[in-house]
Amino acid sequence: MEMKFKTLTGFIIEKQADYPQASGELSRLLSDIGIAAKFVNREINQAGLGEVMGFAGEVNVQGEEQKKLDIYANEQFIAALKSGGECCAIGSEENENIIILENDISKHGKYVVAIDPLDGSSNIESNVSIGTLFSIYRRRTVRGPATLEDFLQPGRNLVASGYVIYGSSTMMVYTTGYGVNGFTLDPSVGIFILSHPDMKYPGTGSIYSINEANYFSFPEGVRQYIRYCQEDDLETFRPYSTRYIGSMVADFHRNLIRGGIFIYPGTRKNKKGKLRLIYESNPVAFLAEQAGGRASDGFRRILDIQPTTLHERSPLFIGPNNMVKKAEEFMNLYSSDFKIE
Ligand code: AHM
Ligand code: MG
Repeated sequence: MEMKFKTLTGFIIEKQADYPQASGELSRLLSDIGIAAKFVNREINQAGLGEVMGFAGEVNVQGEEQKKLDIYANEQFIAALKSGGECCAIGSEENENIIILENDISKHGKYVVAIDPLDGSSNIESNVSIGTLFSIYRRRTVRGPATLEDFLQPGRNLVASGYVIYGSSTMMVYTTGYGVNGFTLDPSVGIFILSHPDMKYPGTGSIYSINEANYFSFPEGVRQYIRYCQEDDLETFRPYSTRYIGSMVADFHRNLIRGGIFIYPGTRKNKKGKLRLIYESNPVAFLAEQAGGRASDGFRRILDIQPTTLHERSPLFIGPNNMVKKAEEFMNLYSSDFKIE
């Protein structure tokens, strides 16, 4: 029987065939991430039952203590990447230092993976969408165990990046630098199915997403841009609408589909904002550019920033090209207010 749909695994294999030089390792790595995502998805879907059924803090039938979901997600992704063997080290938001995989297969892996296993996890208890973010780099060092240097690469070196959104449906969206494709999990059969081929931002958008409560500590350029978003102008669909979930993956995903800018700027106290460059800003920046959009820190292209530490932060302005450019205009106009460095 001929399948009428494309599965994530089928799609990955088909794409690999387009590049005869590809050895299949990246394909396997992406599949492993998809598998770990299904386990995490299962746990998230039961999160609300924890209280009712007394899961949290208890010991389950296997004698394992029930874990907080962000720790559980971290362990699932690490386990999947470890057993896959294509990745020789992992950098995670949950771990201060990189995790070097030294078993016989992994130590020869060509790739290093940086992840935020459960982004927006403070939203779990209110049943709001959360996500997983991942960045895949080719390792830079040639010999011996991987080192931090393998992770300290600008985002333009990314081989692949993506996210999983655990929302009203669960999706995996990724790019290997040839467009962006989105797959929706069919929970009845446990398979990701291609539902959003070749995702692109709409030409323009009318949504802005920012935590406006910090208005008075934003740079003047951001404040002015917010006012611009609120002005009346029929031609440019203003005033825009504000939408802010507080889960970057969910905010980014909605804005990609509907057309909108997401901003997490620096503040007076935290000049580099909150989001982490290597495993939060870079993966979405790569996706945004592949979807015809733009990502910057207000002045510089995100993918050109050279990281110096694993967990370093960067302001993020991301969305359709014209919206981000407009916000950058305001940032440049008021650049003397406060600079990032
Ligand atoms: P987390 O990695 O601790 O979950 O924090 C990242 C999240 C993003 O998903 C979201 O955009 C941001 O924090 C929201 O922060 P704020 O509450 O300051 O608006
Ligand atoms: Mg996070």
